[in-house]
Amino acid sequence: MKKDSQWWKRAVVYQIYPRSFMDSNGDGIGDIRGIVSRLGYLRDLGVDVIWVCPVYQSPNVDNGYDISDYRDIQSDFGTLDDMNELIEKAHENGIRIVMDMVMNHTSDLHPWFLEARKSKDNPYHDYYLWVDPPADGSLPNNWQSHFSGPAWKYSEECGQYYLHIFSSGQPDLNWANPELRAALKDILRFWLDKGIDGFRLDTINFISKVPGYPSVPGAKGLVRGSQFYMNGPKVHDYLHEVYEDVFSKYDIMTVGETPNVTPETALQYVDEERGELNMVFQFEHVNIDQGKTNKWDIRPWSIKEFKSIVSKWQKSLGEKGWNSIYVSNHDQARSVSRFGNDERYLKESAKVLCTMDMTLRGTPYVYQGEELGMTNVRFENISSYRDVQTLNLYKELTDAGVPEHDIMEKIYYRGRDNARTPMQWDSSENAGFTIGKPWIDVNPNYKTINAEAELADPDSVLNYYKTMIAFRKAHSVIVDGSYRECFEESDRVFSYVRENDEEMLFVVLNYSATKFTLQIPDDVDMDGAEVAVSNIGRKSFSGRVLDLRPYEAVVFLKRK
Ligand code: TEU
Ligand code: CA
Repeated sequence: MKKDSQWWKRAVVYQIYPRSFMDSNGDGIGDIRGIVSRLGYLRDLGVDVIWVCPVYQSPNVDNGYDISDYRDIQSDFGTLDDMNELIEKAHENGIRIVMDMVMNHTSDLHPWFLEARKSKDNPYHDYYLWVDPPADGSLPNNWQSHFSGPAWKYSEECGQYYLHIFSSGQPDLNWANPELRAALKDILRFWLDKGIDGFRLDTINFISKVPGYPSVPGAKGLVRGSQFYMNGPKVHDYLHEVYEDVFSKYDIMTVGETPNVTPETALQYVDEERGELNMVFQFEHVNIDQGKTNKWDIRPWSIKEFKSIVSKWQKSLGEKGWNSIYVSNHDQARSVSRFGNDERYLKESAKVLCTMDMTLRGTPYVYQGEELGMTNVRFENISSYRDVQTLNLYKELTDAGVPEHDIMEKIYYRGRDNARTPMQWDSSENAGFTIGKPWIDVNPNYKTINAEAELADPDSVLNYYKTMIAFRKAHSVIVDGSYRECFEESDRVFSYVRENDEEMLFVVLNYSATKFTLQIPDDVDMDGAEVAVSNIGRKSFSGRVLDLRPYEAVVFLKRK
């Protein structure tokens, strides 16, 4: 195998949330055989890689991000044989497969933790992070779990608190223990030896905690202690070790999920010379609407800010290191509802986002349903929601006396279940996702937004995705060209030039519901440039004055 062939720089990745993708047996839960049955759809879409969210054995406190057996598949999703078949059939269809690996924490039902909590001298005790109860009866520190409440839980059995950055069913692992690290590396090899093509590494920059677990100074009540567990003191040593011992031996791609990184700190993970990861997911642009405290503290934002963040990352990673390009995933609200306009300009704005993703420098990730323009959902009653983060928030804010309406508005705006309603395959009952009762309700708009209808409509969001994915592959300038932003001061249009020795692309994206006129800057060479892509059927263009329609996307191409 050719090492480090960097195929992932040219790839388009499609993210699958298995529980909501396709149910093959009518139990209402998406499964591995369901994915197999839709490989043709993915092949025709043109994606090169599927990233499959966790399918390992799990009690599902956090839908699989709480693993109780890394070497087995949870029965809701199928069997190891089904997984082997998925790997084989994906490869037959020319699609590589990346698994989601959760190694910052396990489930509290993982045999390691069941042992660990028994006593302080149990051999597995040190696989997790424990603290003696403070003498004054307080918590070990003021860190807040990402899923509400304290990040510590007392275990009666061994008489200590354990750390859980996420739910109490997700105890954090102690990466300082070399035995634990060896066990994790074995798990990685187990899957790589089955022929998978890489990993998405969940919360991988959380694995090294500042010793002593200091409280966040000056804080009232519980707060996120991010500075004490994200990008911690040993994180790069640990990742380099995993790279040396495991990743570097295979022709794979690795992408780390890393909230709270800057272009400078991200480069420490993805600089080829350091030997850690190929890419990371940074969160700056998707946290644009986040206030000081946490994701539920929502603040207004502007297109100008959004552009400047995207552009900053374009400029800093690319020559050294590499970007991952995304505007949605299973933890985020739907991109078209958030960054586009899911009412009057649903199709146009979904295509604007697609054009951006497919023309920026980096590896683009499409989240299931994004290619259909799937939108956020507003379920009337909290009982329709399933996400542990959402349900914990609801309880916390209800207990604090926040009015129901205000809580629901937060959930509508930013709740993770927005992204987790079933994939909309057709207009039949339950959107063709299941013949049973889906584990979470379908978005009522499936009658109009669905794959079957969109395949038949040449002007659909889905067909536009196909076109753009093919376009990206036909123009290496998108992978290796330089990046330069235009109209930086505009609060409506995002525009940039991509250029290499053969071609120049001039991308113009109207991120507003207004039409306006744009004077193309003198330093953009339009001589012989043609309209290569348009989301409104624009065929040709001449001169230097562009009349942009609302949410218009246009890409000009000049061959040199
Ligand atoms: O997410 C980590 C993470 O930090 C986010 O959940 C974040 O808290 C949220 O998006 C609010 O900004 C990963 C997985 O993607 C997520 O699904 C898991 O719940 C979480 O880790 C725990 O494994
Ligand atoms: Ca099923």
